Amino acid sequence: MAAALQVQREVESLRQRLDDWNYRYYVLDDPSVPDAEYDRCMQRLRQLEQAYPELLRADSPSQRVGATLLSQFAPVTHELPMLSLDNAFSAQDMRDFNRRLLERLGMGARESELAFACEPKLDGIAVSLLYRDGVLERGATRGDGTTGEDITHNVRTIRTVPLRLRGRGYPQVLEVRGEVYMPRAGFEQLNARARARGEKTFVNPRNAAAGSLRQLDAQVTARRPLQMCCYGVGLTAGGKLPPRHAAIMQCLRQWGLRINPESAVVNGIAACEHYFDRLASRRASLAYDIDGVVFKVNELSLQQRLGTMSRAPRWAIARKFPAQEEMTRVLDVEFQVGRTGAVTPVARLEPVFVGGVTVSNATLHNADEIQRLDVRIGDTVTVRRAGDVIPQVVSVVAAERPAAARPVVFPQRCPVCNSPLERESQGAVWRCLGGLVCAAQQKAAIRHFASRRAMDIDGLGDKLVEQLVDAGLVANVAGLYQLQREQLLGLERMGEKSADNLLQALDASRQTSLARFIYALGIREVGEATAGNLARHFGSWETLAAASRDQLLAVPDVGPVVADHLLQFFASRSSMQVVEQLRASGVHWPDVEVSAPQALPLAGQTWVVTGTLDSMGRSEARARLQELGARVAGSVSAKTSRVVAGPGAGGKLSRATELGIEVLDEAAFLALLREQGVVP
Ligand code: 9MJ
Repeated sequence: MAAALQVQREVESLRQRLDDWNYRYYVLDDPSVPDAEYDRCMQRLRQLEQAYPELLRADSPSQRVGATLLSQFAPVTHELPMLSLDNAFSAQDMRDFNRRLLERLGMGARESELAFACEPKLDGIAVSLLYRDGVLERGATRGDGTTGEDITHNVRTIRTVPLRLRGRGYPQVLEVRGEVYMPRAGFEQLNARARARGEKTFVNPRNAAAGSLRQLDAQVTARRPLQMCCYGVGLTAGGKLPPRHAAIMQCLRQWGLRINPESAVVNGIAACEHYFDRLASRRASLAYDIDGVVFKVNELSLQQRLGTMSRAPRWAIARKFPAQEEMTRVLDVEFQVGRTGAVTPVARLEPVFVGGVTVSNATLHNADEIQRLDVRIGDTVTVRRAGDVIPQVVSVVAAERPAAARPVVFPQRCPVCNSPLERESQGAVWRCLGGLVCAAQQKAAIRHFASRRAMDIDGLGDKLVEQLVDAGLVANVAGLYQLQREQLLGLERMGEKSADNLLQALDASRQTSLARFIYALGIREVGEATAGNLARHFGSWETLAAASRDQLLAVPDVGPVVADHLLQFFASRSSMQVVEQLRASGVHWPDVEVSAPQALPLAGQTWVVTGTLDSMGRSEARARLQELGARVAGSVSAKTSRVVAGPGAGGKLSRATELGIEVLDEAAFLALLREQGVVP
């Protein structure tokens, strides 16, 4: 009896929590806990309700299909309900799913394996598009599955939603279903802009997509980097579709709708696991967030025989990845000083497994962000790690704040060198004014100088840089070339062999290229591509250092901000002294031939390389293009001639598509290089 009472209490507490979270999520657009926590509670509630059916009630959050409706948009009734998906969290769950399918279909386990369509599970907003005679008539959200909201005005602004279908053969009435989502790069840019303006940021790309679709003003939606990807068909009339899911998807593609290029058809549940593992390993390199893989029985006749349950079809399942957001506690907040003096608050966390790794630090960005989040030491927070993005604190779970939580105090002086801090005129960043006297900036500048893409000094790792600066042996990059063997041997854990190797690596680095040297100096906003462009444009250091603002602005990829940073560098006596010392200690490079531009096949063109390529790194791809006379820029603009895009390309690819710029995949790019004889 006592046990039953305890179960009842747990069920009530779960319902209460889930109702609160639903309200925050759907009504206030302000989620309070990570999805993983929500899913765990919902899963637990369902388990208990299944084990104790007498506790089941119609108003339990487990009995609701989807979202609460807001009243701003006209309601839309889905004639065929938009179902959700059952979840699988393990290989065992998948085998159970397969067994249930075979049982229902009356097939023995040893009979032929079922064919499954496998699709990445996009983490966005489910949307229905209704085409009549090939013309987009209506766009609607899923809502609670039966009734959604009319968002036609907003979906019409999404460039991947065709307003009219292409080709022929589509049914007279065709309802297409899919996910509207925001690629990660676009999300980061949107938030960076909001942060710079001191506005509210979005917690994650899915939330940003939801918020963008919920705009009453379609012009706001139009400015948001939304995409739509289709994964199913709802109502159809006046036409026939093929009898298999994957074939229908190909039809949609021919009619101008986007489907996911990662989709595949496999036979049997073992192959599903293989697909899942492969996609999981590539998850971070995709341009958008996915939270799992959807497996669907490919034959429509079998789908029909399997039928649906109240919330979800029996013929499909979503196998989930480990969560990208989890809850943990803030143990402390520390302040890091970067290469340019920017002071970044970093939360030290109780270690938590999120996005596939254990995370114990997360960035808090800047002082405004601390204020916006109102994060305190001792708070329970949601931490997000998506792809290779630095883990971030995205929100505070206010209900969990302990009485002893301490506010975070942003320092007034540099925590490393005690110099005063200055706030940038536009922006939220505080910078240490210590410059070269600040040990944190010294260390970061030396690490950058020594890095592989810069001077490539083998063996000069972070620990050693730390030791050299702390021991007072090196204060700036020029000091590296003055190091003596005896000084090195005086350092802890430095043997003769390591000391000799380091001196040799330093010696080897003296011979470099102008582009590497410019990049290695760490001038603000001057990345590798810009450094290469500067080197090719000016040909020598002297010409570059003497360039006027207008001359700098003539270089591709150099705008007013970069030009000003360059001019500031050339005007700084201490910076120019370091350059002189470096050259005096033997750092040298051949002058670059400012090639007769017409002679080369890609002369006058500006290219951008994005995503990953199998056959070479991005920097090699850039170098090959430069050999052919192209300028290579770091960002896509109206001036871009062509873009090379591999898997994982994000914002740059979408921007190129938006601007109608020609995009080459790796095969086309290699063909071009071969044609020009720069690769065999
Ligand atoms: C997502 N979210 O990517 C479905 N989904 O199919 C895919 N969702 C789905 N399929 C039936 N790829 C209901 C939902």
